[in-house]
Amino acid sequence: AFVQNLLKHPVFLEKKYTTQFIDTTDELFDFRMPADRGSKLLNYIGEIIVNGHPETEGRPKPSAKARTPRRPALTVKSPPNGSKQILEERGAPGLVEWLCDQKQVLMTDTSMRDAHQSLLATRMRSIDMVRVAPAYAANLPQLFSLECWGGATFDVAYRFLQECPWQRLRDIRAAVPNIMLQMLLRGANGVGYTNYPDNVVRHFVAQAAETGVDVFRVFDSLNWVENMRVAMDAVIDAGKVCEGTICYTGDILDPDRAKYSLNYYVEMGKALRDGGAHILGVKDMAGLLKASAARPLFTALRDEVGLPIHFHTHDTSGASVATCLVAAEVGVDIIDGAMDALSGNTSQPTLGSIVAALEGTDRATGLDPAKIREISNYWEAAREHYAAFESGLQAPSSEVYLHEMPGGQFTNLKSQARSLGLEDRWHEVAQAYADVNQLFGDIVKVTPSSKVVGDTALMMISQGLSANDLANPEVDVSFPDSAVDMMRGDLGQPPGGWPEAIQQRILGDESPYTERPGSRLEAIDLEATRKELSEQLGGIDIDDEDLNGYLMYPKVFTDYMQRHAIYGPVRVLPTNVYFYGMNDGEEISLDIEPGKTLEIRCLTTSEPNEEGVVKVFFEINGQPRVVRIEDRR
Ligand code: BTN
Ligand code: 3PY
Ligand code: ZN
Repeated sequence: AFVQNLLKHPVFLEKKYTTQFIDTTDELFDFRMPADRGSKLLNYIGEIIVNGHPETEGRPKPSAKARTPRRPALTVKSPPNGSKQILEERGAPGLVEWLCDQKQVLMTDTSMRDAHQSLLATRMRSIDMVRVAPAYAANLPQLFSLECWGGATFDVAYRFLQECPWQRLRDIRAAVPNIMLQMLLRGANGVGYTNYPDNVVRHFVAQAAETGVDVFRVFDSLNWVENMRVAMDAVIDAGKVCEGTICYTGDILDPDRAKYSLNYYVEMGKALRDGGAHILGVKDMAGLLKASAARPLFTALRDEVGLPIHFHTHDTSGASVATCLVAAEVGVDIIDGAMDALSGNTSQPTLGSIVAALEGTDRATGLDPAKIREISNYWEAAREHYAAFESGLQAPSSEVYLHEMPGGQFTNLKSQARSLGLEDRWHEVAQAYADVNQLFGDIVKVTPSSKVVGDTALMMISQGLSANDLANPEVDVSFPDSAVDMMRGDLGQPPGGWPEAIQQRILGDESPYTERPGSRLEAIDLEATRKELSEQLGGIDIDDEDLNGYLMYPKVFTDYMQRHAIYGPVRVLPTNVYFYGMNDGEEISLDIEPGKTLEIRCLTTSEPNEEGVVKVFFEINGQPRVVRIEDRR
């Protein structure tokens, strides 16, 4: 780019230059598209130094004392065999046999997916995960799985972190050869917010299996088993573990919530078993399952469904460890926890505390508490750099039994409320959320149905509408698009169907349908799409991972690719640099690929010139470099 700029410069063309021409002609350094990865990264760092990162603007800053996370020492040279080897040697049915023979409670660690989705708005960067991954493999090989992929992480990686979610999975896989990797899959909604054509769902599952996912927790946001089959079959066809999942809502002990009764869950469990699930997932996404209800629920599921059970909950109420202990007592096979420093509140219950509570019982986990503490200490320091994404939630709260918001939505909805200026009216939002749920007929609230309820609740509060107004045909209400889509049938059918009055009111002249949405969506021509995408991006090769990213999120993916062309592989930057740039005199060392390191030193930043352009001076591997950044602040 520099040579291009020089050769095209009028002064150069007219041969009127002196030896100082290069030093004094700033525009020669005006590279719209820097060539190599190092220059692109300098461009990125310069951009952040001058203009800041849009995602952290106006948010609390990490303390000046925020620490660099220390990687725990590895207790063994090469990771011992674990669940992954059992799956590879014996297949999914063999893994289930093995599972049923285990006396101890097996644990899944959710730190790399749900924990930061629920505490830090999903903003954890791959580098912070990949650096600690070898410690899991070496020091905690007894873990059943690491939940490290899927859910909201897919979209957020491209959209807000400027990194490729597939690369994250590949890197964690390489670092953890012995523990199964687990993902959260929203059934026909893939890792998106709407139903996709069947062949897109199949293609996505096959690719996730290929790149490194072993256990797929498949759910449907309305608990409609019919809508889970395509995804479940694809997992089974890939030879991976299909965790067919019930989303728990309501309260089986509350006679007023008879819709979600013990019998309802048992019947759903049987349908999942008959659909080929290897494991029965119980996903208590809001943390509503009380200890008192856990005993009858798990006992019935165990006796009447007969599959091994994997329990997932959130600690929003502060009471979830109690529920986990009852689950352990009544024979639940696998329980999810988050490493201590990323646990509690809207996240998973505290893994180290569950392990401690089971110690000395016949269901002790076999995990080493000292190794858990070391990994937790790593996360504690890593978390300090994400201060901008903390929710401000100070304490657990029984209010969750009122609003029933999923832990993974809570922080996101709160930040949506903040951006609408409604943060100090949060408790009204919570009440509205509960009211909208009743208006929609008391539904399962989990992505994407939870987003519809959240969108509608925010609309209610921001427009000053009451629940009665929403139901009253005399009041003019313009419902969010997501509510119209859901009432039309685009997310599938809830148990008992949609309440007709509100459905008609929201749909107006449109008519709803009750078939499986995927059965109405035409298959996508994958090769034609690959070709179009390649052309759109200037002829580059599009591999299957990229194609799947595009199929889930077309615009998010192409925006990511365009930024990637300008800023390069920003995933290699340490998190403080990624969000806040560098200080004068600061030096960093980047592992840009195996065996290739970049040493970057930030020297100084100029004042803006008359055109508002700032020069940022760096050294990269000892070579001086200047980047010129338009000051937009
Ligand atoms: C721009 O907004 O185009 C330039 C500002 C810097 C953008 C960086 S790229 C990674 C990160 N993700 C974003 O959406 N913005 C920042
Ligand atoms: C997701 O789908 O992202 C969830 O975490 C649902 O609980
Ligand atoms: Zn969850």
